[in-house]
Amino acid sequence: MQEFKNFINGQFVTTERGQTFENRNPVDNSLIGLVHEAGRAEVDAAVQAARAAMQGPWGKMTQQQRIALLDKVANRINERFDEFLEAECKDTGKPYKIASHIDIPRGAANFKAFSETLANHPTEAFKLDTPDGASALNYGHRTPKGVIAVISPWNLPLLLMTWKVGPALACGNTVVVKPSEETPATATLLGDVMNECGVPEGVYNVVHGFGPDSAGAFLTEHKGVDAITFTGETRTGETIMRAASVGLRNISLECGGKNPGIVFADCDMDKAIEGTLRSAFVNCGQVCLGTERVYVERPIFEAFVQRLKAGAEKLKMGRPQDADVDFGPLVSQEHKEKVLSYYRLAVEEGAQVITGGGVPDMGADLEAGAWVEPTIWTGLADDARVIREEIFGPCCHIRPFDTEEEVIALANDTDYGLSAAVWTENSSRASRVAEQLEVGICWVNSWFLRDLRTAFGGAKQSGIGREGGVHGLEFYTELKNICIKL
Ligand code: NAD
Ligand code: 6OD
Repeated sequence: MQEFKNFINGQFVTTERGQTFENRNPVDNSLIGLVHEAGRAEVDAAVQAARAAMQGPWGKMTQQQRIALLDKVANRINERFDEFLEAECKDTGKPYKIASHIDIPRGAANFKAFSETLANHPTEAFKLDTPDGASALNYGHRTPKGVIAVISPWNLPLLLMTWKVGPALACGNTVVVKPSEETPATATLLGDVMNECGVPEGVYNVVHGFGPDSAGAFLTEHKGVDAITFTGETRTGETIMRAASVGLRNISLECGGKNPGIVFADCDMDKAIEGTLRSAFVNCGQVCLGTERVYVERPIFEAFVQRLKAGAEKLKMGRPQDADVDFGPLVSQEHKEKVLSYYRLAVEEGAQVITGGGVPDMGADLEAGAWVEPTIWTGLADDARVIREEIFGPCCHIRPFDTEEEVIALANDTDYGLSAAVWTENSSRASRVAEQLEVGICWVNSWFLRDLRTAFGGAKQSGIGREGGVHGLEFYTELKNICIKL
């Protein structure tokens, strides 16, 4: 039986109250281990450790020394690749094939990418003529914000956590991480890596637990936290924003989406099918950038529906370790119930089920797992709840459209604004449409193709702020102007 302890001030610690909760494998609902739930005392200890570390060796390091240390962390994750891979796949049920290409390599790369940006990005400088006939030199100087609370979700646990921890540490901050209660393993393992690499104690801390009345709320409400970066549901983002308003702490919110895919008749059909299959079904549909609303130009609508159906029906489900498996279970029984409730609602709202819609027969061994079928619908009204609410499962609805203006209006008719994918071989149309979509990121003829130097974040209810490349500097540092009278 594994134990997942909090990581505070360089030590793995249990909780004062001895409170634990279960961590289960969604593949077959077997027990992986017990997680030590942090109470107010542990969260306070973690924040105090992080504050103290700002004054210790970490706070005195040069940028180059910090970058060298983070480089070591990235390399060590890669050296311990198999352990991270096993831990991530046990917690989430996702296939090794996916986690070994996406989650773990990106989890390591997040410690390198930002360092390069930081090392090469200048601040501004102005020379000012002064009334006495002399002058003054103004220059920008960035300092770390301080203690950053990192609240992360379960769908890409290591990737999304290090996406924030990497830049936070590169900028000289310290962090207290609250990973999702569903996926405590890789954040805990990273504590061990930090110690192995000689990252000073208190720089990276992990507290385990839930949101309300638990570690999440205790951390975001803690007065010793200087800024909060969050990835998760929009409603949770609202709660965190309220907590951050006390003491006027800065926030970065990366929240939910109900992302459109737009397929024009002039697309390369093979690319559009392959890309939409990935954007709707990879990671069992649990990617915030995934496509849940597909709009297809009428002349190719029927052909597209039939080809996507054929592709979805070919996806191989099974245990994460099997090399040919492309599709795992949902993350938990609770999430399975939520997704299945939308499968039932779609039928009640009048959908035609093109494929899926239920629970697959996985055999006796896996029967207790959180399995659902990849599902495609057509025929829903634009105001159906299934069209308007984020499901976060392996499903999409396909609707025909006739004109560019119509599809732009349909795509934008949502409270969310995270991402979009446009499929067309006409580059003028591509940029015209992309510029009118109300989203933080728009892919053309691709999906989830990431350049870590670019801005990442959501429009509308999909988030506040941008991270990635130089944009992360705005959140992770305080920009000071220094004015020297010459
Ligand atoms: P969630 O909001 O339920 O939980 C996210 C984290 O917040 C967890 O660690 C949770 O314990 C914590 N939390 C919950 N309530 C809290 C509270 N009151 N105070 C402090 N912390 C609290 O989200 P989830 O179910 O883990 O993840 C799925 C959601 O995340 C989806 O909506 C998805 O779209 C979104 N997401 C967005 C992005 C993005 O980059 N925009 C990326 C991944 C996931
Ligand atoms: O690639 C990233 O940096 C990122 N933040 C991806 C988010 C995926 C959402 O599930």
